[in-house]
Amino acid sequence: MSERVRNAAFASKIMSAEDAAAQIRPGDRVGMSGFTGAGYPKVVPGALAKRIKAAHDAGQEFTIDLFTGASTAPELDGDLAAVDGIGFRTPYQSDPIMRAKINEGTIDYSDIHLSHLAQRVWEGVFDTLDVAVVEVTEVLPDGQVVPASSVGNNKSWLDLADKVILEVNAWQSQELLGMHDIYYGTALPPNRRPVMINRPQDRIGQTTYNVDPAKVIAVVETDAPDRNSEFKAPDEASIAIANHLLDFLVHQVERGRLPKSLLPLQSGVGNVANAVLIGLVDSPFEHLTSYTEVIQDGMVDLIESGKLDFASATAFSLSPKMAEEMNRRAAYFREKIMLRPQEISNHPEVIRRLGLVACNGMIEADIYGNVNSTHVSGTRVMNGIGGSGDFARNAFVSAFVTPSTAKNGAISCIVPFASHIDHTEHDTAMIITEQGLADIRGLSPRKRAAVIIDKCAHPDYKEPLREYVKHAEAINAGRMHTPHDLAQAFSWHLRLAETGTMQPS
Ligand code: 0RQ
Repeated sequence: MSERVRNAAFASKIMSAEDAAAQIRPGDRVGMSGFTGAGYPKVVPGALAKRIKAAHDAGQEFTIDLFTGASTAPELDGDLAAVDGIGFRTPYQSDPIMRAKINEGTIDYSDIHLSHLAQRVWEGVFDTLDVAVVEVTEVLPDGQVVPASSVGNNKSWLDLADKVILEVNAWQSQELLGMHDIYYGTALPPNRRPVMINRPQDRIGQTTYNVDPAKVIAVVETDAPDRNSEFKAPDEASIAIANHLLDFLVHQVERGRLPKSLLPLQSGVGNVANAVLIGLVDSPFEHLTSYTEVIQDGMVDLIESGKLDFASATAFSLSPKMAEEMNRRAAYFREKIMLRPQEISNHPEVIRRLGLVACNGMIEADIYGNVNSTHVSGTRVMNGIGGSGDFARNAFVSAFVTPSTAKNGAISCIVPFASHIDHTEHDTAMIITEQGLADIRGLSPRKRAAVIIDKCAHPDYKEPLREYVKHAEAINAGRMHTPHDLAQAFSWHLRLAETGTMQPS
């Protein structure tokens, strides 16, 4: 019997990726594993893409609807998008080929809070799920299945799909067994019960997935690494943003508003978020914990430095070097890290109870604190809202971060009116750029505008923003709670489209 498929019922289904992919039909709704480049199926999507291409070459229609945890990797989203194999995609992606097809309208994309998708699928909003394709580490002799480097929505896909295809990846460390917390207590209202996590290290579930062997139509053996990208060394802007946040946290501890160990940390994806974590290594804080969505390199560094006692997440998002290290020392790290389904890692109830310090990236914010995380110039989707909404609204302290300008200064990331709004002024507590930190909690719109422009806007854009506010305040004799000139509100984005820069001529 195979070394990693140690149960006869599962072992009898071992086959090639091509034979497995041959069982996925045109129009199927397919739930795949995968979360920021970790734990995605490595070979079945590619085999399916080849099959779809051959069907298209023969003049046949063939697309699938694709559900995942979050973004995946070029071998999944990229390959399937390149052959026009996806009709519908949810809840998050960050693949350049897929992004282009979504923006040109070839792929329907539903950008959903990551904590919401499992519930929506259980509810039947998307009809039934036909197939689950899930990467796992191992099938144990008793038929229990050991999760891999991401959990995402896998538990729901395995429960809900009519048919299951497992990819058993020998690259994943067998010592991951014990790192996961797979919760089987979710239910739809009115039968929901409290999710009893009172500390990030609280275990509420089991270490393995239950998989009905009668539903398993294929088991494919692989040995391939997760494909994650390298982090850039923090640049000047990221370091400045990290320092503003750290200064704020020190100040909050001094004022007695936060404990010395802070509150559990959540950090979004990207280089700025990673820089904040790196900055914490040399901070005065001790015994930190984290309740977050992905574990990046910076989080592992914090564990190694002795600063961070425990981290809960749904997936790894590690550089290739750190991923190898995690595999090599999984037995050590499983005492410090727990991976859970994303409906639990991002659960608003738990986030509100624990009271997190959250930090997420954004595309732009407006002078009143509305935040755009997803759409460039209000129209072209970048990635998606991901977990930012789950965390931002429910955290105790929540920051949105960005450099003050993009594209070499041609774009101001502080604008009169956000061209798309993912997080309203009511959800935003702090905005941080390399220029400074605006704490807008409890401020009226006019005060918010003043502090955001003063603290966060780039010097090139401060005066034009102040002029906009002055001009808006003069309209209708200033009788406005939130002053705007609606005819001018998007003039900066229009100027960018026409001239290639938001800079006034
Ligand atoms: O484009 O790569 O072509 O140069 O956007 O910008 O500054 O590198 O920032 O990597 O942190 O991404 C919001 C996209 C920021 C991300 C977003 C261009 C800029 C560059 C990237 P280039 P940066 P980041 C929970 C948290 C939503 C999901 C989320 C994101 C590219 O943070 O997807 O929060 N967030 N999840 O040039 C035009 C502007 C721009 C702009 C930046 N105003 N206009 N382009 N760019 N600002 C965790 C998870 O969900 C896993």
